[in-house]
Amino acid sequence: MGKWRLIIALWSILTWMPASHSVAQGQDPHAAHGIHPAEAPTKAFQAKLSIPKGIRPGESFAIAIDIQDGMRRQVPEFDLFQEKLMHLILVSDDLAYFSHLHPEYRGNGRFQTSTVLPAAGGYTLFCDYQPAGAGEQISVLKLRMQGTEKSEDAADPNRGEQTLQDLRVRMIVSPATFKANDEIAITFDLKRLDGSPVTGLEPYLGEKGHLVVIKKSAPLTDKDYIHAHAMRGGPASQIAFSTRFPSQGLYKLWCQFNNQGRILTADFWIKVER
Ligand SMILES: [Cu+2]
Repeated sequence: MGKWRLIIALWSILTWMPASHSVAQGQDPHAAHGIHPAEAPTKAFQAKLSIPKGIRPGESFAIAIDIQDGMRRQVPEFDLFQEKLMHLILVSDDLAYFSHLHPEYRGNGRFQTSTVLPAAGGYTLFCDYQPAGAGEQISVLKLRMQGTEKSEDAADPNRGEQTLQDLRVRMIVSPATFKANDEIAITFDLKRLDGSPVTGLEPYLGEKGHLVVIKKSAPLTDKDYIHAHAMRGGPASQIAFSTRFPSQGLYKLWCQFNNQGRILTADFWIKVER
């Protein structure tokens, strides 16, 4: 057992190496959806991840994320956006698993939360935050859960409908045929199982809905991440987004909304052919 523990410890050290990216390279990951104004390049920020050794599937563990500036100093202050100081999107590298967390700010650049991951394998964390006055930053972190990995979930870009509890969610892409970088509208139409339109959606983080889009890539980087906010207005039973896909490939979309106090997440795949 001692040898096994040593192997796990070594592996953990090797696989915890945070891969930090920022938008400072002149690549604004949010330029893709055209909602935020393009921000001037800012100094580089980075995130560092701390998790306990020996995390296991199905068991809760603590996550600490430290945000540092280009001089490796802890960032003391953050701006609130969409009602939170940090939005943390945690996905399995095959994009089968998705979770959207809001780590608590503990001061001196440190955010904390806890989570449970379902299975062994690689995971990517997209930390979305705004150091005071510096604009939105995306830092990417990696972690690996040891154990027997399950086979990858198959992407199904032909599925345009999903049943979530007592709702049926249909994704409508307009125009139906488009290329990379075309501005397109993606609408999620919500109906009850009896076919009547859903009413009474409540705001989720200040908007009608949020859409996270991640391009299937290995490894996942900040350039694979797009976060769009719902457009205002429109029918009560529809949540619409305007976005662009920056290049050809397979994308997974998670639309989150608040149905009378329950946050629901509908997920779909889109294939961008060219
Ligand atoms: Cu969030």
